[in-house]
Amino acid sequence: MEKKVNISAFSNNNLTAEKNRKFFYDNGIFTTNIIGSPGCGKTSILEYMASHFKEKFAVIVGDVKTALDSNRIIKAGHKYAYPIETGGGCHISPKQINEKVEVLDKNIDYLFIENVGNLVCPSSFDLGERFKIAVLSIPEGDEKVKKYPALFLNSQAVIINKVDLLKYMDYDIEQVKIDCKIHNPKVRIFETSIKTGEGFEDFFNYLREQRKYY
Ligand SMILES: Nc1nc2c(ncn2[C@@H]2O[C@H](COP(=O)(O)OP(=O)(O)OP(=O)(O)O)[C@@H](O)[C@H]2O)c(=O)[nH]1
Ligand SMILES: [Mg+2]
Repeated sequence: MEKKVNISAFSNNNLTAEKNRKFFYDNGIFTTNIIGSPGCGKTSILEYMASHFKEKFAVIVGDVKTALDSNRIIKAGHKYAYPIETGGGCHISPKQINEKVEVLDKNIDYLFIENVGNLVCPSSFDLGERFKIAVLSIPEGDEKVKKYPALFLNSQAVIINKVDLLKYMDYDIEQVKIDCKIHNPKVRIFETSIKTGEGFEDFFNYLREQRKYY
């Protein structure tokens, strides 16, 4: 009798994520999956890195529509920025990353994937990355960690961006840091601002440190 093997979409995704992970590992590419709400500053952080993070890296940027963000990163002076249009999808899939891997310059040490702006869906998809990095920002309000726990359970680092706006907002940053640590006691937290540049040297050193253990 013919046996049927059912491979769910979920396990297909996992297989593709493992393929991506092997590719990154074999080529020494330390890959992070950057996740946060629309407008929290993911592209701004990558634009800042284009001129300040002096390492060999590429960026893949996912958006529902347009290549506006990857164009911003190229305009900021970085030549390796690749767009993914999800066409309605609320997250990047491992297959979409796998397709980009084909054209990726392998002579890089880091790959940063900006996921679609969303605190829910991207957190449950493994793309083959080494780390997930969650991005929060001050104007979003200080209850996001409590309300969207999955992302913070799965992220090794959290960037709290737009700290230049703290003086204008009622945002309890100490409570947010406690909330992050409840979900992951080992999480590293960085307080950054694109306007002042604060927090980025620590973040860059953290990336370099982590790559050493890769
Ligand atoms: N004051 C302040 N504004 C910032 C900072 N970082 C980003 N912004 C502003 O926040 C807005 C949104 O930033 P983006 O970088 O486009 O946000 P994003 O997370 O990439 O958004 P999506 O790709 O739509 O999910 C822009 O107007 C930025 O100039 C910051 O540190 N401080
Ligand atoms: Mg963006």
